[in-house]
Amino acid sequence: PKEIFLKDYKPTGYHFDTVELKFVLSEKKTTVVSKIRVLPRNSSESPPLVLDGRDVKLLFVKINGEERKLEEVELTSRHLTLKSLPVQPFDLEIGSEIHPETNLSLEGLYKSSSGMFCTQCEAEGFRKITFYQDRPDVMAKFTTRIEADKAQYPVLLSNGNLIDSGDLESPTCCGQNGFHYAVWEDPFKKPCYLFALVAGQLTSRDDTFKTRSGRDVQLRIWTPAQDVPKTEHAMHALKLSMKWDEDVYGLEYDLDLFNIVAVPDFNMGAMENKSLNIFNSKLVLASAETATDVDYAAILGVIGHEYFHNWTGNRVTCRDWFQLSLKEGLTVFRDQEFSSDMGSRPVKRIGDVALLRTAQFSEDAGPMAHPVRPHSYIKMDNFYTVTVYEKGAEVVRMYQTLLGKDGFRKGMDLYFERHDGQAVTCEDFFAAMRDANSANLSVFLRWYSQAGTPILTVSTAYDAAARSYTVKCKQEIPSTPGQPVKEPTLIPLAVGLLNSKGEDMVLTELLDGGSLKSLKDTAGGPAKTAVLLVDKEEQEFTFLNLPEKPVPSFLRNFSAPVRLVTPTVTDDDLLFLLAHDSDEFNRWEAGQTMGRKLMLDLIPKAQRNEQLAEFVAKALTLPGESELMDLMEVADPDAVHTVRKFVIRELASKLKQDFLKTVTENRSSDPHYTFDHKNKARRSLKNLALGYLCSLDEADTTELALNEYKSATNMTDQFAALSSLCQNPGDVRDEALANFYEQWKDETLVVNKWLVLQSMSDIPGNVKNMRRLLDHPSFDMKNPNKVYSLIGPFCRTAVNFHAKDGSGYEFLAEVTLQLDKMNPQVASRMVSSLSRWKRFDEGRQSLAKAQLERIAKTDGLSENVFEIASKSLA
Ligand code: B3K
Ligand code: ZN
Repeated sequence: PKEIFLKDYKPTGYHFDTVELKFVLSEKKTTVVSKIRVLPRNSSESPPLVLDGRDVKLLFVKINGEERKLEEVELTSRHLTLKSLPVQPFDLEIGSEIHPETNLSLEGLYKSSSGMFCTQCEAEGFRKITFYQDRPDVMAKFTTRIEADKAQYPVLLSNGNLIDSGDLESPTCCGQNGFHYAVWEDPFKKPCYLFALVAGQLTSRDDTFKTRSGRDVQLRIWTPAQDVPKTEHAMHALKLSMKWDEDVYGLEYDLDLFNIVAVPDFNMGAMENKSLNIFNSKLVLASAETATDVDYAAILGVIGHEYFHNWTGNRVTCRDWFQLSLKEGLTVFRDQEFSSDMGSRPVKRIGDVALLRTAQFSEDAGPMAHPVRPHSYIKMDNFYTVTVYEKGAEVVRMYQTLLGKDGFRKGMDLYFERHDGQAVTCEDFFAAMRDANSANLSVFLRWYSQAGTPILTVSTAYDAAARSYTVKCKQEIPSTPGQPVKEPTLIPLAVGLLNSKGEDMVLTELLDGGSLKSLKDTAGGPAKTAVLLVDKEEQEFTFLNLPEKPVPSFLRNFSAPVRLVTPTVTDDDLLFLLAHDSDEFNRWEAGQTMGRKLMLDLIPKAQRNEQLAEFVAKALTLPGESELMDLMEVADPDAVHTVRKFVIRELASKLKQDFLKTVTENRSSDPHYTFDHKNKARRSLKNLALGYLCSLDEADTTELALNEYKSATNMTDQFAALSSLCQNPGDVRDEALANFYEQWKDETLVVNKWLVLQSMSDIPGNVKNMRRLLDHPSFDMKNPNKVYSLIGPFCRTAVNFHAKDGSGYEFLAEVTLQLDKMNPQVASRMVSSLSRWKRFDEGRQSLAKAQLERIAKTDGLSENVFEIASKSLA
């Protein structure tokens, strides 16, 4: 396999100006004819034109209407190379043939299990449709003609506007009757990764949105007819997104039609194809009975995300795939802000930071660690990572923290002014932010080029006589593969200082005030949060005029993606912050820090099989198992699990009466489901309490949960009760699971939750059940949602995946190898679970390593899985 490097980037020798595609879709084979207007970059020479193509059969090539003999072109399994081309603009016509029915990789054009044709081209799937310069800096205007059997595929969709459609009088292909056609024209030039085509039996929910300049946009969400009632929330989310982007960024939708299609088989969440977003059904369909609060929130966020891509990704796109975070980091940041504005800001922030910490910090500490802008890849699909997305979003958020909301908006405006219609780089974004604010941020660029989570150690000293408070910062970025030595980066450290009453002290002055964003709040009043600009390895900041020794609140709102270490912050300080901090994120964080500390302290005892001391914590949701394992020298899954379970039970037994009261008081009197902050908060508190209670496995708590299960009027409550019951092995659990399956067996998305629940079980010995479930009628290896439901959660369990006998690792290797033959993208996501094997004890290391080696040496392995397996072993 070939590794591709950022430093090797070269522009193409040919531009593509317009592309006319013609598809004749049919059961046996699909033919694709493309007619491209090609503009040579240089009129004095004609370099070879190298087109990408995979699993495509070449039928013919014509240059300016003249057929080239196929013996004269160079054709390999990856490329079609054309030589001796005109130096003037010319027409290139290519005929080709593909087989969507046998395409199980779900990239390129494929046939979904629901019977419809659909496409997925990002990152490099267009080359599975036809020969093309498949890279994002080749931007062209596309016209797409689709012909297909009218009865089987009544709806034909592509990007842009429908400019023609009708029945075919004389069939153009294979002598078939009953064909019809549609012609779509997209007026905006775009890279081929944004191309989309859908054909099938679909029905739409229709609505309209009036833009702020007064244009009416048609909105259509397409699903099989029976699912249309479940698209109401998605449509609502779409309209909210359109309005939000106008209000917050002044960005208006640019076409008269916006389509969303839901498909049951999709490798990831959704795809932002120009004006034809394609979504995993899971992120479109919702009803109170079948979807939880978490599902509703995810739909809102992802509908927003894909819609926001229209500007950040589509109008301004990436020069090359190394720049992926240019569109993804920025768009994730935008969807986070959108969801915050639509719901609770601190709750959203806490969730996002928790994800960053568990998934991204772990990636950044393992063999797959890479910068937000990677330097190289074998398979681009492997770099749609939490680093590029979530850490990338943190990088964008830091611009806003550094420049302020208004400064950030100015930077965005300049970015669009300069780059609309272009394919650009992360430096271009950086330059727009810098220039719009005349800011000096140069060290900040290191966030794009250096992997690894910085460790920021902050210690303090108060000088009562001088009334000054010194904050001493030290930053250190750990080595990562290929990057042994790091340079300090620019870390915005948001700090608040609390007085003994728990109020924010006014921060008036800083000794030689240099490296500070401002000591004024946005309204020009005195500051209560200061943003210290930490850009050296070691640095001191001294606050002046402080009448008493403060309790410091560091890294407010998680102002930078770092691991914060605070040797001078005491447990009393943490309790004080938990009670008083005006920064809600840091109030939560104080509890988490205490939870982490206390559990880590208990781990040696658990490892020695000692009785665990009594413990009552303040925070209710404890840091997760993998977060704790990450903080240990040698991760011990069994001890971590024992301790966390113990702490949960301790809390539950100490607080049993409070939890019981919480459940009773937070039941809804209204059977009607409303997805709003108030009701969500109420449900999540009630269900959290129920979960704690059931950890006790007592007769009355089981009875209570059964009752909640039976009386639930929405999926959030029903599923939470079921999850609570499933903590404890036995008949009650088995019967509840059977009952749930019986009730919902015809609703795939609900059955997937049922799979998740069993897969994530921490009842020891679960591998046996996993094997049984692989053969269950509800499971299908070809469907990514099934794999993500059944296999993914299993790999996140401490006790079962990391079972001492290696059975979990072996199971995963088997599944990966089977899956790789069908869908390499999904297989490679699965194998990543093995990549951090070096964290564990020797026994587990050798078991996991053996499975990785077994995978790596398998014949015919995909590049996707090869890249992860080999890098994990390196
Ligand atoms: N841009 C797509 C992701 C495509 C993944 C390709 N392997 C979805 C998104 O981030 O919006
Ligand atoms: Zn995206």
